[in-house]
Amino acid sequence: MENVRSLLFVPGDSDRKIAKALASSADAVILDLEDSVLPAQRPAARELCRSVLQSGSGKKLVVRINPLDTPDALADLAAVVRGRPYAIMLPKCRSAQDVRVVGYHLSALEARDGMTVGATKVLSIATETAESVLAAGSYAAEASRLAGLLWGAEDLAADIGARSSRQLDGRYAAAYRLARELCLLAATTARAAPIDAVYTDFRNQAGLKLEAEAAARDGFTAKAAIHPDQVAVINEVFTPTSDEIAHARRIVEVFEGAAATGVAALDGKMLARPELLIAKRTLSRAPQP
Ligand code: 1VU
Repeated sequence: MENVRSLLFVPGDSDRKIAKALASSADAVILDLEDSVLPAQRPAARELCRSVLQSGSGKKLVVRINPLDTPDALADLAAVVRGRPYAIMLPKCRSAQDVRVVGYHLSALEARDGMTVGATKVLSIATETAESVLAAGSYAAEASRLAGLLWGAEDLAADIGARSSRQLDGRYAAAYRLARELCLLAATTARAAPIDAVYTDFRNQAGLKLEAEAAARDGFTAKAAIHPDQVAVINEVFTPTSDEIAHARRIVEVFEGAAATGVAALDGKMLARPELLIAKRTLSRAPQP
């Protein structure tokens, strides 16, 4: 998922909020057909999402369908695939097996609609139940469809029966930190983008920034948002600073220099292949002039 730092959720039945999300600076917009839409509104929401997809906004558009084990999932897919979304987001994803099944459905619908089979990517929410968290190691097997893995704490807390996903000091409790780290490692094994969870306290910009900075430091490449006011903070945090870009360029130059070897020194610190790979990744995420 190149050049995606922020993904903004928007209820799929609200044309007002959808217009606002499309006008925001979010790199991707997630049109939600699941939890933010009442069951009775879903048929109308499917049609609205399809027309938004077909109107071509210039943004990466993702549709969050309902879980595969509900009757809504197939109706969601049948309605929106012909709008050629960038990706389908799969909630309550239990393991790579669910990605495989949604991939079969997508292939059939892509063939129906004259699309390239395999064109629609899948973003899975990989930690919404305890069963899903424990299956995190399975995703590498479905790397071709999978563009990203997102983690989230709220549904996992409900599955566990916890009173809160947070400790008294505001940090996530251990089970949710484990889910976060497993999502990061699972995405790495599948060569998919690791996407950090939504920050639900949407008026708290300082808290959002701290959480986004921790995610970027740890290797997440994007964070999901629930409110347009969260997008600027997320975009800033996931864009390398000019100092980081300059430092990365110096590292690459050291390795490309005339006396290049497998190990080098810069500013009194040893550099080897890991630092070179990290520097190249920083440069690949630098804003284009
Ligand atoms: O000033 P206006 O009335 O024109 O616009 C409001 C509001 O409609 C708009 N807005 C949004 N626009 C686009 N996308 C959004 N996500 C969004 N949220 C709000 O911005 C203007 C100001 O809004 P506000 O500050 O008065 O906020 P509200 O009280 O209206 O809305 C708060 C909620 C939380 C309800 C709203 O932000 C929202 O609907 N967020 C998305 C919820 C969602 O999609 N949840 C499901 C995914 S999260 C998940 O499942 C975790 C994995």
